[in-house]
Parts: sequence; C-alpha cells; structure tokens
Amino acid sequence: MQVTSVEAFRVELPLVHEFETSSHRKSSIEHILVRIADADGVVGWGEIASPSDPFYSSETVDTCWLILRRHLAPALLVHTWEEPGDASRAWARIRGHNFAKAGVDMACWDLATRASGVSLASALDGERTSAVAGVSLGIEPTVDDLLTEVSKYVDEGYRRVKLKIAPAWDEEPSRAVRAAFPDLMLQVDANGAYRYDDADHLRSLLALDAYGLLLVEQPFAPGALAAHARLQARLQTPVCLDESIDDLDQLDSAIELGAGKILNIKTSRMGGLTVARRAHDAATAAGWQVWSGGMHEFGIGRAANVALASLPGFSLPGDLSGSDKYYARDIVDPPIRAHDGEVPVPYDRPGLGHEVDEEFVRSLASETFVLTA
Ligand code: OSB
Ligand code: MG
Repeated sequence: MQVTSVEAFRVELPLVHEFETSSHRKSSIEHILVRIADADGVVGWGEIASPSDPFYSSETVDTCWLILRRHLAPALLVHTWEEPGDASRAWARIRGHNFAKAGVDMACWDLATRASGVSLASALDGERTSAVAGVSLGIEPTVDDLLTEVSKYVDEGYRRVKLKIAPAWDEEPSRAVRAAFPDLMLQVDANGAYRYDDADHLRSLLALDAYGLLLVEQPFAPGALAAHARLQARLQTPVCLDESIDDLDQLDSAIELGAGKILNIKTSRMGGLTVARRAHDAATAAGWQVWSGGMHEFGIGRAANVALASLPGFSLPGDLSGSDKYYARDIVDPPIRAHDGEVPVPYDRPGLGHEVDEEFVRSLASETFVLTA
C-alpha cells in the first residue's frame, strides 16, 4: 500500500458531564483526526487522542500536531507497505510520541481493511462478538454526587464502574459505592497520585483491599515499577498498570518485577493497534489479565478500541462506554452504543465499522493541513 495524502483536523467536542481526575478537570476534549487516502481513493481514518495538557503523558495536542506534520506524515508518504502491521515501520526511528503514532497507525489499519473489505476486528484476529463495557467516573464534589452518577450508569445496564481516586478521595468513595452496590464490578484509578514512601498514602492503598475491587490502577508514578512491585507483594487486590507501560520493553520489565497482574491496554498510549496487539499477546502469555482502556475517544478511536477488545485475552470489562456517555453528538455514524452493558463488535462492516461524518468534521475543525506525496 502507498498512502498519497495525509490530512489532519483539530476538532473539539464539549463533554456532556465535566470530568475530574487526580490531576485536573475538563469540560471539553480536543483531538486530532487523521484522514489518509491511497491512489485509488480508498480512505482511512485515525484519531490522535492526546489530552491537551501534559498531565497524563508528556504529549499534548500541540506536540502531536507538530510531530504528525513534521515527521509522521512525511515518513508515511514515502513508505510502501503490504500489511497494516508493517505501516509503523515508517516511523520506527522516531522515539516516543506514541499518541501521535497511534492515530496514524489506526488510519493505516482502517485504510487497509477497507481496501480489502474486511472488518478491523477480524483483521486483528478478534474473536469476541461484543466487548463488556464499563464506565470511568471522575472525582465528584461529594460522595452523594458520585452515588448519583454510579446509579445512572448501573440503571443504563453497565456492570462495571471505575472510580478516579486521589489521596483523601479513595477509601470514602470506595466504601460508599461498595455499600450501595454490593455486586457491582468496581475498580479504582489513581493516575499516579500516590507515593510508596508516603506512610499515609500507603495506608490508604492497603485499606482498599476491604472493598472487593477488581483492581487498583496506576497508584504510583509511571517510572515507579519497583514501587508497584512492592505494593503488589502486600496487596491482595491486583495492581493494574496504565501510564507505566508505553512499550513492550517496559511491559517485559513490569512482568519480570511482578509490578502488577493486570495491564490496561490503550491503543493511544502504546503507539497504535500493532503494538497494542503485541502487548495483549505478551501480557496474556505471562499470565496477566488485560482490558481495553480509553482516552475519552471520539467515535474513530472508540471504534478502534472496541475492535482491539475483541481479541481473546481481553477478559476484563473495558473503558468502552457508548460515546453518548461523553458526547451529545459524535463524529461517526452509526454512533457507538452499549446495549445491556456491552458494545457489539461490527464484524459485518469493513474497517472501523463506523463511517466518519466528514462534513461535520470539516465544519468543526479549528485548524487543518494536507500533505501529499
Ligand atoms: O487513566 O484511564 C485513564 C481519561 C483520560 C486520561 C486518562 C484516563 C482516562 C479515563 C477515561 O479513565 C476512560 C474512557 O475513555 O472512558
Ligand atoms: Mg488509567
């Protein structure tokens, strides 16, 4: 395959409900949408789901825009590839910038699978017909507000809820949600807000064993693999890594150290579907469980996450809610929806399985560029 044009759009959508994590609060999300085409006019779409601020990772929308325009798009335009899994060879020399890479990699998978008329999920060797969905709930002003949010999604059929936690917002919300929903699959995500060497932090984390959680996600800073291993040795609840794992070498180190038992696989954080699929293979071979995480994706990135979650090892519910949890109007048709807490995998439609509303994307774009071969 040979990509002959790369077009990019900066698009911002308002969130239906403000989202707060241990680091900050947001009311809208800006992502970069990537449209590639080949000489036959086949089109593929990808989404660069980097946050605007460098609080989750060092990337931002601005750095992604720059790397895409200056490095990734030019490299792709001179690269010939057979399989979508080989497209990423175009940028093998470029270190880091995984969110930017993930959007281009996704567009290549979409283009190749549309060209051959197969679904992305079947091209990835997916098997699951639906992905069990879970919602990720931000830090709320009060525990009562949180319980209202949890009730809303439980009533909609979601069977798993993830709570964002931070020091001083951990035991109380966990206890309250567990008391109100004894059978709910419940897990927490600290986004690295704790330190192993802080006695209060450690006490709060160890206390979480009382609430029957599926997992505790990323308690410590990304580089703190040894601290995660020390915590896992003392905690019954499985430790899950998110920000710590950007590539397969870090995953190898985490497995070797026993820094957890579960991996949150995000297409964006791992630099694309190609690496994410390998992470699934390596983690499950080592006896870790995996699940599909999200970055508040619009419909393109969300569809890619659903396709990835069709792989057999995705045994835990993902952050795969319908796009209506976040956005009143999405940029794809049909929109992505959960039914009884599950998102169906569209094996019967080519590529991502959802058509991009190009007119809507163009009308929303605050900035665009096109590069051609
Ligand atoms: O840590 O999983 C995270 C959103 C933005 C940045 C980091 C995270 C998240 C989420 C949202 O938890 C999950 C979703 O997209 O539903
Ligand atoms: Mg996380």
